[in-house]
Amino acid sequence: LRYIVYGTKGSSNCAIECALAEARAPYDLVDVSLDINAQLTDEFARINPTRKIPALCLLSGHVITESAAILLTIADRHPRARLLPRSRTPERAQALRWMVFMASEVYPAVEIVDYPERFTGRSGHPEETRDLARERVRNRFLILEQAIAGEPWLGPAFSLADLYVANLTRWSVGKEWRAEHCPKIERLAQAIAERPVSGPIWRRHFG
Ligand SMILES: N[C@@H](CCC(=O)N[C@@H](CS)C(=O)NCC(=O)O)C(=O)O
Repeated sequence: LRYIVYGTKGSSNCAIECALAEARAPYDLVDVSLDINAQLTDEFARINPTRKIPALCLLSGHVITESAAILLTIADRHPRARLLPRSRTPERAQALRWMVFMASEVYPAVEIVDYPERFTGRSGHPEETRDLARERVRNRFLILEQAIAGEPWLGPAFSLADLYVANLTRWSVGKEWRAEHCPKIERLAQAIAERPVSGPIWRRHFG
């Protein structure tokens, strides 16, 4: 039995693939190309009614969606992989905090950067809306940058939160801006690119 990951190159299924690989859990990848809006088809809406990637089909055949929930479910099902800090520790709380921060404070603004016309309507100014959303994402990355306490990880040891924050910081703000303002985020992403198991997956998406 194998998991099925729905996603595409450069999307948040990268973190999901890395988590599965770190847990030594085999998976198949179904490409849902955003370039041709494959996520918007009625066929894909049966997998995720929001018509967004990623999605994960569990070994039971149940499909779950929402990138952060998918990652937490993988950690839950593969406890020996230690993808999260131990339960009831302050480190666990911080890892959950930053995962939810990315899912709720960052990901929705990324949609505005990518598809501003969805939010402006015909009378609005999509370019201005995009710029404002990009500023919001940059502000949130600066908050994250301040929070990175480990060297190079978010906390004292590698966890799912590192995979997730590194993945979501690849978008919206521009490489040059990131290099100038977010050295700790960039070191963290580089450390994932160098991990023996996650590294090749990361480089396939973002190399
Ligand atoms: N809340 C969702 C957001 C997923 C999301 O926005 N995915 C993007 C790709 S990174 C997408 O499918 N965009 C295509 C679209 O919105 O049409 C999650 O966390 O999984």
